[in-house]
Amino acid sequence: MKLLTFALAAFLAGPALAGEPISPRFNADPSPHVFRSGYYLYATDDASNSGTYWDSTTWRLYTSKDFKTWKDGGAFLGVSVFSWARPDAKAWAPDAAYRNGKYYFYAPVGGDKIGVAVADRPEGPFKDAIGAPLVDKARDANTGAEPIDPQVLIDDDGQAYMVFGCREPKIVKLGKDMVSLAGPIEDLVVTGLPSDDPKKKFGEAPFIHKRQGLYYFSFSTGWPGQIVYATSKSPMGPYAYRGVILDYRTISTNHQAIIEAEGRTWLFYHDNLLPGGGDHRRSIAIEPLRYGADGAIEEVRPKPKP
Ligand code: FUB
Repeated sequence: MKLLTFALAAFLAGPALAGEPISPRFNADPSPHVFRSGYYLYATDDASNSGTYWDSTTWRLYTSKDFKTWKDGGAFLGVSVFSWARPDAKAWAPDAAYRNGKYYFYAPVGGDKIGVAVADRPEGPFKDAIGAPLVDKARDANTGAEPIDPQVLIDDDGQAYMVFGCREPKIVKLGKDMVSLAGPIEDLVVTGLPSDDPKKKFGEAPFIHKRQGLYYFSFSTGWPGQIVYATSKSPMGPYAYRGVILDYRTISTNHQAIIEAEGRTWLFYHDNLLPGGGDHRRSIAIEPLRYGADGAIEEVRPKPKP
């Protein structure tokens, strides 16, 4: 009985840091993953930017064994891994994926290109997988004005999809090798966006996850950004607008990720949580996420800061 009470208390408590910054160092754009060797959280590094713009050139990695405490693994990768990138190219919201014994890292580089790097371990060392951008605004059709914020979903049938984009959401199939495009870049269509709120349209941070056969497309509505979502029976869409996941925070951006871990669903996002924080000095936090009986996502309401 004592053991049961303890297990229940631990389950209800969730991560020790719910709603709190996962690190005392500024970071943003969470890309959390459950890999065989533990939990990995790839991020944009806000502590090494100028403080007046998102101009860091390196990405940060955090690891955890218990989903409660996150160890700072340092600047594990920079834009310099891509020989074609300008040395001052902005290192923005990345994502990662595992397939066939390899770890793939997808990253917006400089706002007009997406690179892909590969490694044998989730913490690297990573190397440029193809020696050229995976997506390049100057080379490829239909990238939109700003091909940023890539996120990858590998579906149950093995087909991988990458969503990306700013102001215009895009989706493209990836090849089995995970480092090539396997079709045209298509517009990702979201229907039924509320017409009474001109701010509620796609801004950035596209993210697809799948639950019980339904595809959920979540995104930030802009600057500032509410995190909202839409659903579809097909990964390629069209997606129908469903509602709000996380309301505006007191900063100009937001960027979410939704994963299963420790037997439940979690929302990762960023917020203004540390002293000296702000638009360019953000902090990643985690909250439990719940679904209603109809598959609707319940709005997450982090406790207000005291
Ligand atoms: O961190 C730079 C940019 O801000 C990201 O790419 C966007 O998602 C927004 O969070």
